[in-house]
Amino acid sequence: MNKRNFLKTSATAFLGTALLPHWACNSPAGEKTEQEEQGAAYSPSLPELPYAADALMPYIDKETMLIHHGKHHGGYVKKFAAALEEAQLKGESLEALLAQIDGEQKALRNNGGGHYNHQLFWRTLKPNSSGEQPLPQGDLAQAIEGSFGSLENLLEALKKEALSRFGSGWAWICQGEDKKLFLCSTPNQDNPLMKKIAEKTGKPLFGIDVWEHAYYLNYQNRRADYVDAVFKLIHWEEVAKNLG
Ligand code: MN3
Repeated sequence: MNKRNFLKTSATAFLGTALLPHWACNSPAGEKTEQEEQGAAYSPSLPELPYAADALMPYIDKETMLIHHGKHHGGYVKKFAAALEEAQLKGESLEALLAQIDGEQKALRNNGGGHYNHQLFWRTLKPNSSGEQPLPQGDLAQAIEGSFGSLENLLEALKKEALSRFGSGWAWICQGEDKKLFLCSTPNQDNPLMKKIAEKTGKPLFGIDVWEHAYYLNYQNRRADYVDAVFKLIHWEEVAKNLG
């Protein structure tokens, strides 16, 4: 590395560390942290967005992404870490922790769910500047056809789930223990991994955030338009990685 690059890299590394709170230093979404690799207790951290904050435009605007990721998701991570500490709760993974939480453990439920749901959401969206996104392939395409008949049917039903969720929550594509796909929605920051809480449980493959904070700046009360926009951004290759 030449001197100029060295200085640039060092400055970026320094600024990156100096400007972020300690819980924001992290690995990209979906990757195991060093701690998890070593079998130690899971510790929450805010994953970086896998693309620039303005990369999902024109479907999702930059300001919404900055606030949604930095403030909302960042807040869930910080409060989840504090709630785990207070409850002295340990688990080897985020999924394992969510399965243990019950309905009365409100801080763990809301912030643990908030963290899981958002890291999945960022990871399963992909910039779409051309207006065309690669369609599901292979096992995922087969699973969609087997469970819903077609991708169009799946999206139409998912949109219904998203629009019929009253107030804040999420609409999900999940895989059940029988390996079949199903749809559901959950209130607030609940999700289908919460075995003691959710009505339908399974492995989330993709979830759409229907809290107003996810779309209000761009779409105001037009949730349906926002849902259509998110459908243009689904990263099906990444969704397929969630299949069990
Ligand atoms: Mn949100």
